Amino acid sequence: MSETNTAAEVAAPHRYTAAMAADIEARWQDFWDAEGTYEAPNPTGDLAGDPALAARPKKFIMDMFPYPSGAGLHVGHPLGYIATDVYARHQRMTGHNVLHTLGFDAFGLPAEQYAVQTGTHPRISTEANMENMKAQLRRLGLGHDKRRSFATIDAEYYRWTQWIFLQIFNSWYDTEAGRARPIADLEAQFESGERATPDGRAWAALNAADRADVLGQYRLAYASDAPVNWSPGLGTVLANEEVTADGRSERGNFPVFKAKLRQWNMRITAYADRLLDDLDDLDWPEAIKLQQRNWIGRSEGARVDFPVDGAGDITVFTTRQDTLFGATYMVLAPEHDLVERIIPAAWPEGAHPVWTGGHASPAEAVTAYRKQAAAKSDVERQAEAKDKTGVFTGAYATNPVSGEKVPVFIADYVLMGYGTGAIMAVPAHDARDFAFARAFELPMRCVVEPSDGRGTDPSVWEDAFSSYEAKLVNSANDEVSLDGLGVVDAKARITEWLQSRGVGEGTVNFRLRDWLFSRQRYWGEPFPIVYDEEGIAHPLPESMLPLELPEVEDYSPRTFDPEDADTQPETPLSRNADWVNVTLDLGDGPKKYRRETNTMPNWAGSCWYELRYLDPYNDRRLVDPEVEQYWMGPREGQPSGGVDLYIGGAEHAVLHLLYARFWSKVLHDLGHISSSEPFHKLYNQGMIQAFVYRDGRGIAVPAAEVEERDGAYYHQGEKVSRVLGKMGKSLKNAVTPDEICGEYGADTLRLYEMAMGPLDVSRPWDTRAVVGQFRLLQRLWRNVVDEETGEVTVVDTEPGEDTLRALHKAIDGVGQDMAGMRFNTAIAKVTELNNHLTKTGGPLERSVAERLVLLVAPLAPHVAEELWRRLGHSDSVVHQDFPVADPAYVVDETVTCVVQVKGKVRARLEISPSISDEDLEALALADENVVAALDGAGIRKVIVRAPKLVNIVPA
Ligand code: ANZ
Repeated sequence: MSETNTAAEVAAPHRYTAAMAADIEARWQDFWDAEGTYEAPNPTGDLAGDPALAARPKKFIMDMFPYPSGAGLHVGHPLGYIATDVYARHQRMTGHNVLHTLGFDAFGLPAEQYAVQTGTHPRISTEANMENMKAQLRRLGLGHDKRRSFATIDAEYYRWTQWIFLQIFNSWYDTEAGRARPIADLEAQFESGERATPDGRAWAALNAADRADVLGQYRLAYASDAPVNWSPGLGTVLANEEVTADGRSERGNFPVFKAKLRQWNMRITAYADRLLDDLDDLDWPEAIKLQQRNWIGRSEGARVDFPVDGAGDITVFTTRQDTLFGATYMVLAPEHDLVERIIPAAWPEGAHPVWTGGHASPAEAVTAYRKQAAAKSDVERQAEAKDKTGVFTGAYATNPVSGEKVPVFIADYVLMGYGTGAIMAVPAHDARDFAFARAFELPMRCVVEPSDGRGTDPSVWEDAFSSYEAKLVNSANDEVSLDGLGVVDAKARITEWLQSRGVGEGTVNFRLRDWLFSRQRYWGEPFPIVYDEEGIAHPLPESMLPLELPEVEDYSPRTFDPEDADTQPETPLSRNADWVNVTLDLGDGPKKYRRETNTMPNWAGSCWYELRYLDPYNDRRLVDPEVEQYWMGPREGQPSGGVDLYIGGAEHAVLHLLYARFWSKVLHDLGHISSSEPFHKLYNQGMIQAFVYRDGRGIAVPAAEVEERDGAYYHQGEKVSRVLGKMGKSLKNAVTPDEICGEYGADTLRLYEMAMGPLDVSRPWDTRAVVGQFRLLQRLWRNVVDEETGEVTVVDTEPGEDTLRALHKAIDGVGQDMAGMRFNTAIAKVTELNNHLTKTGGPLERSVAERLVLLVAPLAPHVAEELWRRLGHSDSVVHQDFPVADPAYVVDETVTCVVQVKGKVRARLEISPSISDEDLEALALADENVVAALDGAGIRKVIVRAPKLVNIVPA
């Protein structure tokens, strides 16, 4: 119990105490559940017969749904949930049909790891965690439509995740039409000859495997042999983010190799342009838009072909085609397919010993170097500061503008996954090429004239000269000269020349890669894919969905010798032979098939969950089109449609938000939804931080046990240091919402979290400050209820001018703050009003008390509901109209306006100094003295000089 529960409370039996809050909150939570208070009607169902309801504007308000972690919630987690709840409640009270609910993103690695350790099925631990979190969330009084909640692990949900996978699998991107289309349309084009097959053979001449191959090159979900991070020690592939800078697994510190494994991918790159362009229509924080733009990384440049004798062309991607005359060597990514084809049997005569690395032959050098490169992560390979390594391939290529023979190297600073995996190196003007050229004693040529006085001889430079402002030099052949041109013009000129000679073309390159979609995990959605005896992938028919996760004996991936890169992962699902090997009739009679045994990545379930909220029980289609159109469809100011407000942490800038946008666009293209963006407005809440106290050894000590003395901090007598950090179990500073609810009640917690500061700013938690909001509620209570008798004290008289001013100013300010999500200042205004009313003394007028309660209702819904009931209302406060301010009382100062009729003063009006001419004219004409003076005469003219004078000339 807190210090506020003193002996005085015994004497005041109806004071607002923690015990009373607990009673009020539990009662109203039960009531809301029983009444379905927060159930949002749909236009086809509940709304269909209710035109008034159907005419309401809608608001679809969402939080990023949580992963049900075993640790439960600390007070930092609900910050966003409370904010969306306050906002949703205010929107409900201002005439909107509000959809607000919360589900669970429940597939995930922690439950699987727990299963590996304890043998508990992930579903069991996940469901227990969800129950715990639901109880924690329920206590906060969040106004969620619980009918619409679900978890991504529900088979009725992932059935549709699998269904969407099939839609994506069964479609291709028609670049001419600029949208996805059914794969059957493409097949028809091949069949009719309208579109040529990649190798030119007739479609009829291709066998089933060839056709599957061709279509696989177009499908938006396709299997390919992609180089991935393979950790035999862990038995699984890893995302780039899970690999450390020295190329080892974050977990377990095992070596990680680049291995080519057959994996599913999503062709998100087909949407790169639209994902970029459509950002313009979204109401998102600029910082997040920028991160998406950078992640997509559009670069304009050129592809240029460098012929290699007898081995075809090496095509490079460059953004600086203007520097072509300065390309003095080339580099292929070590994994590049061309490497095998270009290496000669022996070193060419005179090959520099630094280039050959002392190896006996190019083949030997390449093999050794590839091994070394495979052990590094892309991040590490790209690091600016590191020494450049590489080896000569023994081959030379021809620079197409200068005709010069330039040596071809492999080096790990060129990545296979970007551009063409090959570069022309311009050491004079590119920092990495410069470092490499210095290390390998390669020639450099200056082709962009330095503007810093260093001269044009790169052999004496200390670094590369790079500028877009300078002029080209040393850049001419018999047909084209760039000398004297600026970079932009030089680029245009050389691109034109390359194109005319058929040795290159201007292109756009994206940093964005296709999305690797397979995981060697158990706890994820199974793929609705089977393979026939030829290894051809077949989609399961819709009637076979959901394909449920089978039971397995062992959830862990198999581990291998950590150093053996040649092993292959063994997925947990593959161990269930009965499930894997099946006889199915896919329309052409029963046949034997083998199931795909990878599972989908964690992101899949969160790619479309907003749609399921709309129509959670639909088992016939993804979402009813009318329902989707109503809640998410495009409308004025939201040309792509989408959720009206989506709140979550800024850490989801790219992956989740990009993947969800991609799925929306595919579903939109295929005609399943009218919206083409999932989230119209995005808002990032700040973090709740907490002090971390550490002892002399740097070990965190329990924050709750730390005492403060004269500005220093002590734990068990020992002085400890204090820094602001994250809140969490490991830092021993976590505070749970349950603790605060127990000590003060949920309404106090809600107020405190909203009052801490602007929502988008991080703020330190301070348990000692929570009581301030508790006291606000006590004063509010005392203003309406007699603490001794429990009787409502309001009177039915009209309030005085002073109170009216305070009230309407608060109504005006709080309403605007809530609409603008400035909940901290809204609370400050409620506090000010409440203090004013306390000071005025005496019983509150009913009209004031009621409006005060309505103002507080979005923030502290339980106490508001209780007071509303006690004030004599039988319907819930949740659906009342939010009070509207009377502008006459809102203005701080008024000025006196003189109204003349025929030159004689007939009235004096107290009005706002900022009143408009029209409003002033209307006020003047409505004044009873003016009406009397006019005495029914018409009006010839009204001269308005706001705010001081109105002159009325009667007809
Ligand atoms: C010649 C050149 C000269 C370049 C110069 C730059 C400066 P962005 O802007 O990020 O798209 N590059 C191309 N493919 C690469 C790969 N697979 N791995 C590593 N580097 C690669 O960068 C494009 C530039 O990055 C390209 O332009 C190429 O180097 C390099 F003064 O070509 B440039």
